[in-house]
Amino acid sequence: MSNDKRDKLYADRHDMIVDFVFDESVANVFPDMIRRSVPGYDAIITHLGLFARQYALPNTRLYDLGCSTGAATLALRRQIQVTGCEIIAVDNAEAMVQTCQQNISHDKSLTPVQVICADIQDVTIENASVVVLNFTLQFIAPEKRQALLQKIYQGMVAGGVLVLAEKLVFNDTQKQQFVEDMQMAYKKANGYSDLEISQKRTALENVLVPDTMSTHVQRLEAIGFTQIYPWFRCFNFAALCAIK
Ligand code: GEK
Repeated sequence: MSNDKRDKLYADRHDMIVDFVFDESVANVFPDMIRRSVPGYDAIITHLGLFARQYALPNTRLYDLGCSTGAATLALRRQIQVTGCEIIAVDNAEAMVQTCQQNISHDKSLTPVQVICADIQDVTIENASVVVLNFTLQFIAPEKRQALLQKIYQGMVAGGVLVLAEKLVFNDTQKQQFVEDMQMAYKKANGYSDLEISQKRTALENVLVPDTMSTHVQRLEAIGFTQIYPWFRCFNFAALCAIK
């Protein structure tokens, strides 16, 4: 059984649902919240390590953009097989950065990690062999996503990999209904009540704006990535990798 603190943030009825923010109360329960909400999250985290194993090049950087409490950073760090690497973990929520820093200090792996509190849109990306955006791009304003990905592309070395995991939306209404129903079933099976699910959905409405799979692929192609491979899918959650 996990020792993570149980997410009860939306268990009681709120008079008014305000937009979701990544504050201290969220950081405190984040691992439990994301695991019980995102089908496939643990599998994706595990497989991120494989990308570090396969693509991290000596004397390069690995970036975890929107690192939250550091699950992806740790998965990368434990699988790097080459020397001279550095991991840069970035999040703009102070509470997340503090928890991430603590989690990393308890990990014994050797690769140095810099945890930075900043907007990922303002961070310079350079000499990157692995860049991870694990459920982060969906929180960036849609009109700013292309510029962010372009900057990442420019900061990557040839043969480097961008790994992108996102919630998806579907143009087909039946398909959309199916994946929403399945995510709802997933959350209920993990102990969330109807009230919790509906209040959280309202809080995220203007904050998490998903794209379709074809929008993701076309944007990555337009930027110049030559190989784009979707490698994981569970209902409305998917992960792709794009190689420079
Ligand atoms: C994981 N990757 O566990 N700049 C920096 N950070 C940001 C920005 C921004 N502009 N916008 C949002 N964030 C993690 C999970 S969670 C996904 C990522 C979720 C941060 C935000 O503070 C939060 O920590 C993270 O992106 C998104 O592998 O909550 O569904």
